[in-house]
Order: sequence, then structure tokens, then C-alpha cells
Amino acid sequence: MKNVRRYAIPASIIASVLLATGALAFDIVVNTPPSSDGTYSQWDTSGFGGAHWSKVDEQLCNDGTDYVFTSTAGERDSYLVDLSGVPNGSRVNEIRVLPCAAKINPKVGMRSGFRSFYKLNGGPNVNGQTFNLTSTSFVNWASSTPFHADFVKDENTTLEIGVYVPAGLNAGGVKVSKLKGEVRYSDGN
Ligand SMILES: [Ca+2]
Repeated sequence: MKNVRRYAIPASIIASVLLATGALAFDIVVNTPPSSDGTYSQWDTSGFGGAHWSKVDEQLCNDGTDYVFTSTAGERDSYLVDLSGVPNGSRVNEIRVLPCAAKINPKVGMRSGFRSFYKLNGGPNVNGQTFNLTSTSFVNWASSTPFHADFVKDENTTLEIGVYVPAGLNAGGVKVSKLKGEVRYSDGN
């Protein structure tokens, strides 16, 4: 008579193997809000005073309460973001910039829009998607095209997020009231 043995592998061993091979790695998204002014402060600020980052750092858009604005093509505004929520040694794979913005001039023929960008460790500007504006009412973007990134965050890492107005989208003017930064990193790499 054949003796069939069954082996049960404890779940704890399976988990250990999966952890060792990285198979359980998962992504974590953290808010990285603006926390100081960055390389560029070329836009104007509502009230014509105060730090630029303090006009756009809200978690919830506060519309016309405070904002940065411009109607000059090529002008940039950027902010260093708070990376304290990202543990040192984490591999960052995505950066998102989520604006809340409005057109200044209601005239239909006056086109209005802007692009986002980021800057890692003082390196080159990496330009992102275009956000078109058609209304003087603030639009709060809940999603945006992510920047794909691949770097390991350490204690010296700096990240700026910002906005600029391309030629042709400046005529109607742009107000930005919030520029929310998000970073996605992989845990267990
Ligand atoms: Ca604001």
C-alpha cells in the first residue's frame, strides 16, 4: 500500500520567502506639499506679498483666498516640497502634480493654460502635461498624468514642483491656488 505524505508549508515561511524575493513589494503614495520657495519665483502673488509656496500649499483648494498668477509666457514658479513622509532609502517611481487653477480673463478668445514641471536635486526642469483653463471658476484636478521617476530618496534629496505658461496659453492669464505634490515609492525593494 502506497504511503502518501502531505506536507503543509507554514504561511510564515511563504511570507518570508516572498519578502526575501521582493514579491511582496507594494507602492505607497504620500503627500509632498510645497514647504518653501524653489528656484523660480517669477509669478506674482495675490496681495503682492508673502512667500510664493504659502499661496499654493493647501491640501484642499482655497480658490481665490490666496494664489500665484501670471499672464506672461515663459514665467516659472516652483516650490521645494516636504519629503519627510518618504523614508530614506525608498525608491521613488512616480511624481504627481495636482493643481487647482483658474483663468483670469473671461474672454473666450483669450486662451489660458499652463504646464507642470519638476526638478530633482537642482537638475534640469522636467516638463509635464498641459492644463487648459476655460473658466474663471477654479478647477481642482483630482488626477494628472504622472511623471515616471526612478531614484532612491536619501537625506540630501531635494524635489521641486512648479508651473509655467507656454507661449500661446498666456493671453487669458492663469491663477494657481494649490499645487499638490504626490510621490509614489516602492516599499520592500
Ligand atoms: Ca491657495
